[in-house]
Amino acid sequence: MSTPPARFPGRRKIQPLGFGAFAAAVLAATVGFAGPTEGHSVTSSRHATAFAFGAPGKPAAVDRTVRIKARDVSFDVSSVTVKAGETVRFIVTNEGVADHDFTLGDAATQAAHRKEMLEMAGMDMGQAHHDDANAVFLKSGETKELVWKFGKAGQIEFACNVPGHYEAGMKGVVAIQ
Ligand SMILES: [Cu+2]
Repeated sequence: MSTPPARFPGRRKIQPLGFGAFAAAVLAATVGFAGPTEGHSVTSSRHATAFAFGAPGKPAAVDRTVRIKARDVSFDVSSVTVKAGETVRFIVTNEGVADHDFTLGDAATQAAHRKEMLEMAGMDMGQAHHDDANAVFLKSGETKELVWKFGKAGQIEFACNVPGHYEAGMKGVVAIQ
């Protein structure tokens, strides 16, 4: 990736050119990365996007922002209270070293997601995992947003469904009032 300055003997702006080449290489890598994940758009299309506890919200309609930190192996908050019909932007940061995810769901939805994560456990998570409508997958250091419009009143969970994490207590309660 580093371009020998000798390749541009007549040019003085070696550094900008070098940076441009670097940016192009990063772009190429990003485009290349789209390949293996492409198949998952097919997989995710069969996933539900609307649930009794809500549906993806519109960023323009956000009522409130809630920040949550994922650590090894817990979240920094144990409960969040929201109103039925409220649109909340969750900003989740993975401050841990391990991969984590943040999934909103009732018990059945969380269990289904855990099963899916377990089936993918043998694959490279970074390439294999996609973000479902109600979940974001975070590698170490990543921050992602999930905008959710909550449905009817009830109690659901937010949880990390990376194998073993939910069982270790990486979960919390979302009370919809
Ligand atoms: Cu986790």
